[in-house]
Amino acid sequence: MKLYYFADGCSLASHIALNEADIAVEPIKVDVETRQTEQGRPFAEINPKGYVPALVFDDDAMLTENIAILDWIAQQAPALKPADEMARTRQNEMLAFISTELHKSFLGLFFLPGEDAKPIIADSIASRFSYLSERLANDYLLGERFSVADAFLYVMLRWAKMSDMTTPDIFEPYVERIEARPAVQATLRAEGLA
Ligand SMILES: N[C@@H](CCC(=O)N[C@@H](CS)C(=O)NCC(=O)O)C(=O)O
Repeated sequence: MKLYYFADGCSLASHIALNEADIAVEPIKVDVETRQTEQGRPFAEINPKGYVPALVFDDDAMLTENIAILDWIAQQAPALKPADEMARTRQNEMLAFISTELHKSFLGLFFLPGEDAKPIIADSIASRFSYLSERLANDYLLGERFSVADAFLYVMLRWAKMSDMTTPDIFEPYVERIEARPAVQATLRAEGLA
């Protein structure tokens, strides 16, 4: 199985989840500027959507979209698998929130031309983090167990830090907890981010 990723991109969530699930994967870095793999292959030839993450199975079937990949990974590993159908639906609710309300907003903040809209986007991101901070009653977002939603939120918190954005204090021990996890440390090393 191969995972195509950008270092520190949203694909980091899928990469962490694969390592947490102990699924053997060959990570293949895609260069953000050239859009080529390390082997010099144009990434658009692999994923016509042109973006990461893309998970390619041994039979060459490809799965894209972080939410779908994270949901698939969570189904594979007892440690990540939601306890029942409703827990899986709640996890998908959280993944959709992170994807559409945080991830997409950050892309606007990073890549929209012009500065006019950026304070509005930043305010919206801050209010989404504030909502999530109130949901964080336990060690992890969906309870006492690490879930694929934590992998995704962790990447968004990295992006917040990268953007010099202040996030609620509760996220400081949360990030420390996540970064103490061996699978997270191994993934950061694999992407050259440790
Ligand atoms: N809808 C996709 C979006 C993924 C996405 O935005 N990936 C970014 C990196 S964080 C990317 O590869 N952007 C390159 C591009 O859109 O050309 C998902 O949720 O997985």
